[in-house]
Amino acid sequence: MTDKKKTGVSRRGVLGGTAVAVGGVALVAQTGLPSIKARAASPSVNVAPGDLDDYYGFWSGGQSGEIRIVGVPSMRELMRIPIFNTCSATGWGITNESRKILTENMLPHEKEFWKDKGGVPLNGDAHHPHMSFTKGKYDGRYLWINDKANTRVARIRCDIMKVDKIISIPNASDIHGLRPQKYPRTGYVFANGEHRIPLPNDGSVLDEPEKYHAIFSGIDGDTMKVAWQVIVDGNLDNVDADYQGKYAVSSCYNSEDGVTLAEMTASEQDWAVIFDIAAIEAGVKAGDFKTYEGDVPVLDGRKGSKYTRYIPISNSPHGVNTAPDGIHIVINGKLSPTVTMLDVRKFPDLFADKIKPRDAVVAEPELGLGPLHTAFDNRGGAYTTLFLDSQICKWDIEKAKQKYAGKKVDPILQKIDVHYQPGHNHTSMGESLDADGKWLVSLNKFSKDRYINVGPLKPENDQLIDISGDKMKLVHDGPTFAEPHDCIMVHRSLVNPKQIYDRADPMFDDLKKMAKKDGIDLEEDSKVIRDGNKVRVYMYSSAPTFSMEKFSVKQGDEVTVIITNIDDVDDLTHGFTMSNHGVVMEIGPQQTASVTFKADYPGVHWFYCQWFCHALHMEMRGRMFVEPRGA
Ligand code: K7E
Ligand code: CUA
Repeated sequence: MTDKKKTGVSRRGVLGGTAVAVGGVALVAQTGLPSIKARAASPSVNVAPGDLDDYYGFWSGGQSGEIRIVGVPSMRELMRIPIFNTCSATGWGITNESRKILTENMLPHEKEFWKDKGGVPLNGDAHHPHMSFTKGKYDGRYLWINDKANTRVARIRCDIMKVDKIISIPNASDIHGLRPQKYPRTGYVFANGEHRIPLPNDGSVLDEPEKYHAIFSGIDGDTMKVAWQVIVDGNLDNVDADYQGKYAVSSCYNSEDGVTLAEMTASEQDWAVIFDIAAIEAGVKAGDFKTYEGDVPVLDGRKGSKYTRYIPISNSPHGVNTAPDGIHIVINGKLSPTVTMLDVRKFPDLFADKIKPRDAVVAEPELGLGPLHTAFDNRGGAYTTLFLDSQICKWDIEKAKQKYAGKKVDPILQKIDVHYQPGHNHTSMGESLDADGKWLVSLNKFSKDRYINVGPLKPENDQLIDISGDKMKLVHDGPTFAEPHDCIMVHRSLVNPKQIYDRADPMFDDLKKMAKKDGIDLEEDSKVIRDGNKVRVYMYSSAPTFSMEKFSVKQGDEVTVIITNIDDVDDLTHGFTMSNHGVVMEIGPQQTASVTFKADYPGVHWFYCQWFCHALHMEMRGRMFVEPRGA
């Protein structure tokens, strides 16, 4: 039987719903509208109303700059974590606390550049969300994600699902590939600077591409400081780490050192670059580095260096994916129809020059057109996205090795159509030792005709595929806004967010210090403190009121409003919006938040709570009086 017959999924005319299809068809028949093709319900994906999902999906938001939390298998979007964007609902990018996180680790040249442009870039391009590991398994502490647009890396605390650190990466242009070290723990977060730039990039070198470099960074995931950087040949694309804690592997294109598309793809061969972590650490210790911006040790890892090895791979490899067997690393061919599989056990000999670079290759199956990324189950199966073929190809790791060794076997087990043009795919728990082989998500770049037309800009289409049996079964379409490049699916038992904020959380230390100086008890006092033309307004909120109904400031004052939500009930978030001032913040249960603005409009201004909190939520408001200058 074909997949089509088994699941009732046809290539066209299928709605995104799952177990609702039968009812849906009946409804459509009654209204007389053109009928939707009936489809069989797939019990495996029926997460009924009120039922909980098995997995937290962490989806990158691409050029929307955020992370989305998606329940799997229902594919329901549960939450958004603003990171490199501004958020009108939570005040991310507007509140003092978020602005501190966004600005505190900017590099000197960025601070200078952004000082008259709002202080910080408020766009981002987030590609690769990954969780912290302990001994090859997710440990639920942190997520990290790159910002390709502004060369940054952010960390998200999984206990509150908020960003706590953002750092700018010096000496690099555009962070693309990002992966945490898997063993013994994270440890390092590896980050690829994709575009090649002169070093230093101070204007002394311009149109001399032969003097440009791409740079690989090892970030300390605990301190969020860049520990070291390594200069490479070519452009770094994606990266993954091994399960031994010894190596990181990056795909590397543009061995030609070109700057135009034609130049960059001219050569038939590019590379996978292997980084020897212990050798790099020893090099740092021995002082074998230079420093440029940010006082970070920069080592020379170009061809011939003891810190790296360059394995020739067919033209422009893209995704790098380590299999949960802890041994194999797959480099996805992109412009070549092949994927190239390396065996990490060969890397010590490679660095000892006992074998040639290509001897680390143990398989190179030809899968189809445009292989971009590979995911894994727990049964030796690999799943590769074929961008140009609009398919996922399931193949067998062992058979691929046998074929490479000369046996007459076909490693390809199945191909399934996806809609359309997949980039990343990901299996449940598939990038950890706990790979469970249950679900595969295909993140498709185009939805075309899969949904009702919403205008020239269409959603992307994330498809859920059941991989628990021998055959892949497509079971769900999920439209998404720009642009989930990548996702991970983490079993819910490993993620334990808090219900309400902890008043003892260090995230409140700055606010507590400020309040103490002003003689304020954050949970009990409502007071206006004047300090020259700086005014601090302290209040608390308890549904459905702010503890202050009105306060007065003078035109030209710099006003900081500090609010503590003393409600300690789960899901009781308040907000603070100061109308006509571009001011908004989220104040979760037991959270203190603050925002600063200039009171430049004389008159009466209403502030109100923008998070629905109570039957009298609409009434949760107050007035700010701004006395005109000179009054
Ligand atoms: Cu393939 Cu940025 Cu991970 Cu997009 S990258 S698809
Ligand atoms: Cu408080 Cu709405």
